[in-house]
Amino acid sequence: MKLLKTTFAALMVTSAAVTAAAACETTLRSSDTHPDGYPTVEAVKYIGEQLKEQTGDRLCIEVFHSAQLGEEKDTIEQTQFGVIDMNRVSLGPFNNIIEETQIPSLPYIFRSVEHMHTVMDGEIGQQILDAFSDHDLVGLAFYDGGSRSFYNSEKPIKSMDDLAGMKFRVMQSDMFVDMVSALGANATPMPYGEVYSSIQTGVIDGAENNWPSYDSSGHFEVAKYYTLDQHLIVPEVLVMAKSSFEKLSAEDQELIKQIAKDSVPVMRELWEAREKESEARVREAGVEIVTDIDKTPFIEAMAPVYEKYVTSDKLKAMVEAIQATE
Ligand code: BDP
Repeated sequence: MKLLKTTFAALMVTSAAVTAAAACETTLRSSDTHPDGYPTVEAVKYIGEQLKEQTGDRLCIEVFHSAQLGEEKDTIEQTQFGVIDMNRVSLGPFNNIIEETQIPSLPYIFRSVEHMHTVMDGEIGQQILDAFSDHDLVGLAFYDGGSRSFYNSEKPIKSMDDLAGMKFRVMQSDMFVDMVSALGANATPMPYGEVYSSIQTGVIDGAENNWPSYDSSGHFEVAKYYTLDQHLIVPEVLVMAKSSFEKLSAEDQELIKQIAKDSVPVMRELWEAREKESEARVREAGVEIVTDIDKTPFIEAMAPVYEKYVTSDKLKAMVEAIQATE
């Protein structure tokens, strides 16, 4: 029923897209949970503008921001079915479907954002993009998602012990549930759009995210304690429905792949600026931020998560390659 409902919603906005981009022969519909102006939304708009220009108005993209097409888990299914043409999502909600996406989603796998860039721009990144093709999708590009840290409505978290027994929302990935359990807290997977009210009503104590999301979601208004433990540097991904991709000519397929790659540095620049803006806005609002946290116990606590999820030789080789990357 839920799928039917969201499919209907997607069809309703199809007609809006057709009207909005009437000048275009084909308009691809792209989903994003974030509001207009957010770096991921702007990066996909950039791809759309370039496509429109370079195809002489044959091919355009309409970005449906603010979760207009639904929450990530549902829109991923719809993209696999070809109901939605393109989708910009975190790798988190792919973890239960595509095992390769678990690797860059592992807690503390990356030493820094630069380390993540080097890995995702290289062979491992390509291996993960290729893995989407067995799941009715085409992986186009990885975007930045900064580093994610815990925030809550109760108290400043100054050490791992402070997390004991607290309840945090995580993205819909089993691995993230285990990550939070390994830290001594409880995890509730739920869609992004339900987090604000769940914190407000005390269903959960908090969640975890990066500066721009903490800011744009308004979560900082209801969860005023933010601890920069930076447990995840999980990249985001832009995917396309395989069925939509295969409708394009070989030239257009190449073009869209190329422009998607070109949008990565554009996105990274927008991201850097947005991170600073969001941090300033949230600090201004009086949030209590804990920066001097010892990450060593957090990192050590992740051993069982690696043991449970990094099982096959293929996944082990990926982890080793990432760790060996300078
Ligand atoms: C944000 C990601 C978005 C996720 C969201 C979440 O950009 O794709 O939906 O976190 O926590 O940082 O669900």
